Amino acid sequence: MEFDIKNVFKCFAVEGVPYETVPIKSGHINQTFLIRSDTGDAYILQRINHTVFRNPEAVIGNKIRVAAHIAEKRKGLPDDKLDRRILRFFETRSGGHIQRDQDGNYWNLLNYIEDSRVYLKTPNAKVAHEAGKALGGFLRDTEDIDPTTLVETIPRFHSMSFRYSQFDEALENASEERVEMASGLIETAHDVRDEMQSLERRVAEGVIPVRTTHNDTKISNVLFSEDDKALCVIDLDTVMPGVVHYDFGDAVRTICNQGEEDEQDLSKVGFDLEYFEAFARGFLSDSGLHLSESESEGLAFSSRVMTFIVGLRMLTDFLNNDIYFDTQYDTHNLVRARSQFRLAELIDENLERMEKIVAKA
Ligand code: GN1
Ligand code: MG
Repeated sequence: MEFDIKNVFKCFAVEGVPYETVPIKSGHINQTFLIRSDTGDAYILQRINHTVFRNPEAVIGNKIRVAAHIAEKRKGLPDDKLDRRILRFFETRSGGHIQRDQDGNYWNLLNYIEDSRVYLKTPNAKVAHEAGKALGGFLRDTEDIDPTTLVETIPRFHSMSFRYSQFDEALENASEERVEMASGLIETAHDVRDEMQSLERRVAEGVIPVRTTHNDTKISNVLFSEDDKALCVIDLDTVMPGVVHYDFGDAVRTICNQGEEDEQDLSKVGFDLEYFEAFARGFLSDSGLHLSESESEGLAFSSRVMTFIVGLRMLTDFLNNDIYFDTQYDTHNLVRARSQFRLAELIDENLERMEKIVAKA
């Protein structure tokens, strides 16, 4: 493994010999490695899962476009940490930004941002606020990228009706044993089917403007400095056309959850309203992002929808015998789905208060 990775690294047009490769395990889809080279530089080498991303070239194309656009915007701003706030993709020695390996895998290389850290769970309200500023800032920085010029690399990624059709199909083909184990969650999924599709209906009516969105705004996709300032939004794999609700809601899913995404003990899954307030203030007030009226509407509710859709995808994957998300144990996807559904319920209970907070922000 190590040998292969170093060989792939050598195909990129950067100086130096790698002396350390460390797997970074937080993602569920792609494989990621931190590489330190003897020049003192550090890199992120990433293998794009091409069963999930059917068109890896387009994925890299989107990422480079968006990263370069953000870098261009930041250039003029006074900031001594500039190179720690942007992502740079390196070319291969034979040209282009993708290196294939002997097994046909697709690799890309980018800068590693030193002295940075990520959180899987929000440690305090200040971090929630900073994450809000960074993720709202991402939408502000990319609002002048015409979304129709980006490739929709995973079609219907956040489409609830599509996710339900995948769920229905999985349910039909699932083993009796798994259906039985997931019966409570399956029932919940049936119960909320119509309600969960209301955001999609508004999107289909064309009332919410389509913009360039990140589409995977979990807290671990925001890099922080050692003094907890948000530095940079990472993981541009799913930048595509979307609506603000996707990024707002998906961020709330991890930022305001007091438990882990795969929490086994449901009593530890909690919705933190204080973090929500701090996040919403960062995203909506302090990021410089301007939203139209139709974009501001339904933001609190989108938190429930986006939490639920991730849970539904995990439940579907459990029924499919775990073919999509990386799992560490047999019932991992079931555990994930259960905790996400629980969180979606808690968000529902907090909805009125959340709406007031959004209106104030
Ligand atoms: C996946 O691989 P990662 O952690 O970046 C998934 C997201 C989910 C997330 C749940 C391409 O993201 O949609 O929200 O897991 N990415 C893809 O943690 O399906
Ligand atoms: Mg991702």
